[in-house]
Amino acid sequence: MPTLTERVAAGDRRALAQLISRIEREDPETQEILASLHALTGRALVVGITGAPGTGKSTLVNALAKVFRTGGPGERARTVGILAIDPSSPFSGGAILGDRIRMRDLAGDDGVFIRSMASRGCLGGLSRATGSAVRALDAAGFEIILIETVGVGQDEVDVARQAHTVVVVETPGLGDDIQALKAGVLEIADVLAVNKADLPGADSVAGSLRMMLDRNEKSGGGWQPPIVQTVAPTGKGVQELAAAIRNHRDHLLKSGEAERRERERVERDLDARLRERLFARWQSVRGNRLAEAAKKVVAREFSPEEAVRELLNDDPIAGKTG
Ligand SMILES: Nc1nc2c(ncn2[C@@H]2O[C@H](COP(=O)(O)OP(=O)(O)O)[C@@H](O)[C@H]2O)c(=O)[nH]1
Ligand SMILES: [Mg+2]
Repeated sequence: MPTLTERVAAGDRRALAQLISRIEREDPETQEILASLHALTGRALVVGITGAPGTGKSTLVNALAKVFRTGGPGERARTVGILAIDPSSPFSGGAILGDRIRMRDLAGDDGVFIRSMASRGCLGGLSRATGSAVRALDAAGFEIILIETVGVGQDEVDVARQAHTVVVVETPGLGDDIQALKAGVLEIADVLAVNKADLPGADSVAGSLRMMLDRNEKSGGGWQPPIVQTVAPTGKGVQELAAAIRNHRDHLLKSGEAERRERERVERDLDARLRERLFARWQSVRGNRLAEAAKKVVAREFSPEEAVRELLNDDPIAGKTG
């Protein structure tokens, strides 16, 4: 009987679904499973799709997945993993149900894996779970991973940081001055999609975006974020959007930016893990023995510094000689 790790590595969909459920539950065993899958990761192209609710992200992700599945001139068909991240909804939330229905036409395709994930309410928990789910999909052999995330707050920025390429989705009809566009969002955009280009005002939104982009050029080794107009339900412009994503991937690889981003991502991840482990150690040390150590300090048996050393299992006498 193969282990869950072996089954995920072999691309078994049910095993993958089980693993992601465990990740969501924060099952402690997942860390070990992900550790043994680590060598298989780092192969996928991870694309974040973000923007305000209702801009058409889910529809666009669906359309993009179809394009990547089909391939195109000079591009072979790719397998696609989709993570729909909703920081606000509980697991059975309406939005997620809607996404499932919308993505129904991709169901039955073994080269597509769709999964919704929601926040557990813990700070940074969603981006951590998303990162783990991305690793699981990557290890299972999905070549392109699309992460749909609602453009609200820090969660979105954290989730976007898991991606190689970030697509920010805008639409016409949100006011001429693009009120919906928060300052930070343009900074994380590698590619801009002006979706709902069938509605009036798409050209003007694209023009305003161009002006804003020209003003604050992103530090990314000379990459100019392209602006692509799309009509997600009909697929208009989606080939072009897929091409823009591929161009950005090529740019990342050629410029060395891919490696730099990956190192940055790993550094942030290690830093968060380290902080978590040290925090847990602090809690356990103080929880068990703080009162006792305080008694010794009050009785002048130990200085506070010596007491701390002892709590950390250092020799309380060491360093006293100086
Ligand atoms: N007119 C028009 N409607 C669209 C387009 N893309 C999506 N929609 C509609 O916009 C609504 C929200 O789409 P959805 O993909 O759920 O947006 P999300 O909240 O960003 O994921 C749905 O009713 C879609 O059918 C588009 O390009 N043009
Ligand atoms: Mg959606």
